[in-house]
Amino acid sequence: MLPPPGNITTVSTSQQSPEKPAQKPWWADAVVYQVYPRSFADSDGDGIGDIPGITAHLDHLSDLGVDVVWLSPVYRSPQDDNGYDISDYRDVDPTFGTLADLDELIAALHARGMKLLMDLVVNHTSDEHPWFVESRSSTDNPKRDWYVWRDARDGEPPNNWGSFFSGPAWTRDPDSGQYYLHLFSRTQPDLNWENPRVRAAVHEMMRWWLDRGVDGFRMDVVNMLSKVPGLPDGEVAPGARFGDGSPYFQHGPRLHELLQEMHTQVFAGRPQAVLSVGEMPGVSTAEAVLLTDPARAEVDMVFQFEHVNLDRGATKWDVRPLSLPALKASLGRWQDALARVGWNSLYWDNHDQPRAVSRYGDDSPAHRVASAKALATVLHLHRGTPYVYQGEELGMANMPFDRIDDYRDLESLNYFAEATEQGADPGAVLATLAVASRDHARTPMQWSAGPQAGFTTGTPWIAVNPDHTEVNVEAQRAEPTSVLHHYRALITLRHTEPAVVDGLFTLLLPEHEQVYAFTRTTPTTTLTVAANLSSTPAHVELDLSGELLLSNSETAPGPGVLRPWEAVVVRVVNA
Ligand code: ISL
Repeated sequence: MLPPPGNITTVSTSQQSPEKPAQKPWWADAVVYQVYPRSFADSDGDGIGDIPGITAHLDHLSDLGVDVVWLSPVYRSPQDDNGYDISDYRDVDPTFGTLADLDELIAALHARGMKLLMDLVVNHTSDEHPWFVESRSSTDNPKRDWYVWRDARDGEPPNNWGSFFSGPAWTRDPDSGQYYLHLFSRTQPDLNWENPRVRAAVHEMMRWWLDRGVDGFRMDVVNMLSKVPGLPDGEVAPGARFGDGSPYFQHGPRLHELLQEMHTQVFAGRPQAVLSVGEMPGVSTAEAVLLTDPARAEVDMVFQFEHVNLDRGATKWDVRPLSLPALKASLGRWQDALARVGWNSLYWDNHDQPRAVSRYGDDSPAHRVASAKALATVLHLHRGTPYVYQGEELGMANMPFDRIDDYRDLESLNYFAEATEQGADPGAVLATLAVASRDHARTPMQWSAGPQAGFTTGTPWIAVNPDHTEVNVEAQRAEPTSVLHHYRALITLRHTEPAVVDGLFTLLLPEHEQVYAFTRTTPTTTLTVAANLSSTPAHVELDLSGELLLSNSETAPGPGVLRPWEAVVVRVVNA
């Protein structure tokens, strides 16, 4: 076990273990930890993380105090999109181990009181999935209608949609001359959710996993299942090659119906309490209220993208500076919208996002630790369920990639190829990838200062960040003021202070350019959270008197000023 948190990052032990109202779902005060299996821990020296590697490192997760592990896909897959292209939903890819290894992981998690949230990718399959192999075999194959096939339009694709991973969203099958839809890569054909047989097959597979002991699903791009009939052309932005089909494939006309059906067929009446999380690019607050209203029985919470798009323009490659007032307004609006009905997911990082400490913090030696802690404090004190992405609890930073050959992600590689083919300067494209590539999140977990950060005894599939000699689990376990101990303290605080779970959120100082501040109030308690999210001192008029529950600084804040990246949580108990 870790030693108790040091006296710098502290959690007051008064008022612990309150009785929770019976009607609250089990996940209301939970913290989720995301494991990207390829990059977590390699047990067999092939350079790729695997399931036995995860099982061998569960002490790290239970010491951190997390309640749920979200496992990115380990299903059988050609690994074109690192497992988000599934060729067998009921088997484990040999890269990651066996079904028996997964059963062992589930049992080991349950033995430690943790739950397993499986990733579920059912908007599309791999093009090597037997369903698609059959579907493409002929126009009259019974599985033809399991995918979205259309005739060419004047010798061109059926509509003008672009795919998320560059190029058109359609690929022509030379045998039939028809095109199939793929919102992502050409190896990820979209399933046809209009077909009841597709739905029944997916539901049956989901029940099979729940029967096997998994505790729920994080459902990949699940708001894209229902497409507007006719698949109309999207609007073409100035300078763009393709139309934006998102109004026609996100939140389509049957989305709520499909999710309700899934709930009835899969989640309702289970012996175990299950969790369903919908990943939903482009979801609005109004949609999220409907989607997460328990009375409607759709999903328990959604991943929304508004806050991670604020420093991007029309595409994710159009990198812009972030305005702190805009970030606060966005997250604050989500807090308000889901205050009475529904529930928020809270995240800075995941396997698709660059590292938060590099993006929203300051990863220079002077500020990396404090800024990682400040960002964590702000996020974890919001109302909702916080998600910690592997390595975030160490303050892992973006990777100093400098050549295109360093990258592995098909999204980054496709973008580089497409942009340079169209005449962009390769140096400029590399500079964009250095900020926005998904590979920053995917470098190996840093366990120690040793060779390959203790991730593998072999050659890792993607390079280890050279900062692992400083930033690693072993060093941070031994250092009470580390980022790791701060995360642990935040998770303890959520488990022990009811106002963190239930308190009403009120944003303070919305226009302040440096300070993120808010209160969380219950009838008995007011928590005030204040963080300077900048590398210079911030002058601020805030009453921070009360019991200092948590701070990332050695001394209490001075009057009227927060030091660079200083973050505090103060509690006042109402008389
Ligand atoms: O990462 C993105 C763009 O950089 C997002 O648009 C991302 O593609 C979108 O959030 C959907 O992500 C999910 O589905 C993809 C997969 O590549 C991602 O890893 C997954 O999280 C296709 O299955």
